[in-house]
Amino acid sequence: MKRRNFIKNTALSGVGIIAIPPLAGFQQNNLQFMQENFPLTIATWNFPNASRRAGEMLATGATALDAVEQGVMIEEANLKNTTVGKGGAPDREGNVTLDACIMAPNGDAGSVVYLKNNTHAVSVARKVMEETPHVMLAGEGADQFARENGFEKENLLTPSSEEAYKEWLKKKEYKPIINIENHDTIGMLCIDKNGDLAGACTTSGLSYKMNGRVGDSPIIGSGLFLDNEVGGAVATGMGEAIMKNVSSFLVVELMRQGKSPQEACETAIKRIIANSPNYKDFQAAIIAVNKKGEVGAYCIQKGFSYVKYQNGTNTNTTSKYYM
Ligand code: SD4
Repeated sequence: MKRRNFIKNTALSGVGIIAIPPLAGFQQNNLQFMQENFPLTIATWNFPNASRRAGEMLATGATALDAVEQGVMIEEANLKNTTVGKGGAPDREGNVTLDACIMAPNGDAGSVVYLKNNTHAVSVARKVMEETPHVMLAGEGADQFARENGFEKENLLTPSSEEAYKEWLKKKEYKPIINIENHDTIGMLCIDKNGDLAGACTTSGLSYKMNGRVGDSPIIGSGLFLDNEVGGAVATGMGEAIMKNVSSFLVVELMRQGKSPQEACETAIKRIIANSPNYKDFQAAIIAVNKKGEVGAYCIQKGFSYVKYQNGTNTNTTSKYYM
């Protein structure tokens, strides 16, 4: 029983107002509910390997926090994914710079931005969360912290991303592409067998962005937010629009007020649309899960999907969209 409810029930029963429901019955219902619904993993886009990795870990009893970290690490290490981790497209000066964050069920959070020399930005973010008094480290400081914590320096620019960059230099056109080949930022939410929720979001950001640009993905409340009493949300797409509307926080607050994950995602994306005269030119998408394991997803443009791993099965679902 949640501490809050326990206190409420104990206090009221103490003055004889209500009877406490038999605890055994409550626990049994709760247990049955959790066994039927959890564990559960959802992730942006179609990243079956990442969601399977997290889902299989959860099935063997891993915590949501360990599973979400290991799940997104699959895409960080995937050299073919040009928007996450090693092999990510560089900025317009040729630097690959990563943004990532992670949140634990107790509300702790860690984040790194403009991380240049390590594939597993999410693991550096977790270290920030667990080993420092801070939430976010940037650039040189994040790099120094990574070295001090045993992350060896790596070169994140692969021959093929370098080749693509050289090709881009010929025209130097900055034009974020909507739904880049269905491979994009990975945002993931995991609920473990105890019903606890953790989340992570990791990206190399928009291809050929300005040097120093940071997007929504590592910003707690924008790219990712969760409250273990309510649910969680994670976003992908045009970071500038998502940041200006603090979209993940908004979705969680709407769920707190009683909206379903689907309703909350739709309201948050429509808020971006209402505030963005150029909304037809970019994608923004958000997925969410509540404490019952209900899932929602919504986006501006056709073409976004999310993957869910539950009861040993990965399902890729096309998201509803605005236009
Ligand atoms: C960013 N939101 O850096 C990320 C990129 C992304 O789909 O998700 N692209 O703005």
